[in-house]
Parts: sequence; C-alpha cells; structure tokens
Amino acid sequence: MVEIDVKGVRLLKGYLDRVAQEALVEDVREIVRKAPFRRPMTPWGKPMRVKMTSAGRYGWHTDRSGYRYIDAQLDGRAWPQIPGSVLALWDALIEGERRPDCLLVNYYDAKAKMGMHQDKDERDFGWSVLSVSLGDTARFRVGGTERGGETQSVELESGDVAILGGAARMAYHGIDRIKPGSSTLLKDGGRINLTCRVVD
Ligand code: MD6
Ligand code: FE
Repeated sequence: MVEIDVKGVRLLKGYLDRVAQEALVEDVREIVRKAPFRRPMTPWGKPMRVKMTSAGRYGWHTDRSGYRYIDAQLDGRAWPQIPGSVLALWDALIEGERRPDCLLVNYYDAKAKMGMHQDKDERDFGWSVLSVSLGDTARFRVGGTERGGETQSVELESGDVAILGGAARMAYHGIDRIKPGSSTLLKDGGRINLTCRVVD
C-alpha cells in the first residue's frame, strides 16, 4: 500500500487486495438485487451517465427538483443496509463517533464519465467522504474549492481508496474517463465506485 496526496485528497493505492475486492463486489451485487441501478435525471433534464443505487438510511437522488438524499427508493422500499465490509473499512480509516448514513454505488460502463463537482448535499462537511474503486481504472481529476482552478489528475485502480477530508472535503473532482479492459475484477467490465457519506 502506498499513500499519496492529491491536492489534499488522501489516496491509498492498493489498499484492498483481490480477495477483499471480490468480497465487496459480492456485497454490491446483493445491494443491487434489493435496490436496482437506475440512471436518475439531472436537474437540467438529462439522465445521469453513470448508473446508481444506494444503501443505508438515505440514498442520493437527482431529478428536476435537484440533488438530494431520499429516505426510500422510488417504489417506497427502504434502501438495503450498508454491508459490514464497508462499515469495517470506514471504522478503520475514519475518525469519529458517526458511521455513514449513505453508501452511494456508481457504475461506469466503458463510455461513462462524471463531470467536475463538489459533494455538498450533506449537512456537516466536517465528515470525510470515503471512496472505493473496483474494476476498470479511472482517470480522476482533483481541483480546488473553486470551479475552474488548477487541477491534478491521477489514476484510480481497482482496490484504491480515496478520502476527501479536511480542506479537500469541498474540492472539485470528477472522472474524465475509464480505461475499458484494464481490470478483470468485474466479469462484464466497467467500474464501480463506492462513496460513504454522513448525511444529516
Ligand atoms: C468516482 N468519485 O470515483 C467519483 N466523491 O467515480 C466521487 O465523486 C467522489 O471519489 C466524493 C468523495 C470521493 C469521491
Ligand atoms: Fe463526488
């Protein structure tokens, strides 16, 4: 494991070994059985390019009324529980008495990307956001707390963990592209990103 600092983002390269990654993928499949992936609508009326679902007390959602957390799936069912494997990662890496209220699961196919954004739908930015990459490698871009500033790019590979905390909690960040075929973890290819958040 190697730790690098990307404009204040803590990147733990190779934090999860292959066995741990495979176990997480199984846990994600269990979540998806109970809460299928969707492509929610952006506030400007286009579906998100990535597929998403959530686990925990809240799920992250977007539609014409904007970005927010919702306490049930659109069909009224509760979100599945956050898997113990993910809570254990949180406990090992994040200080403090709270555990995440939301595990957001994003799936990127070969063409998917995510524009530069801040994670700011949570109440208290004192809590870090923990992110896990599984499957194909992604080009991750990190900027400052203002849009349009200088950025630095880094590769997120399967098993890497990133933590947005402290001053970097409000850093702009996005995924420029993924590298199809760069990992054998997911049998149909693509990339899964897990992010854990304390919401309210
Ligand atoms: C991704 N990640 O890795 C996109 N957000 O696919 C994020 O948007 C992100 O990596 C908050 C904290 C860490 C992240
Ligand atoms: Fe984000």
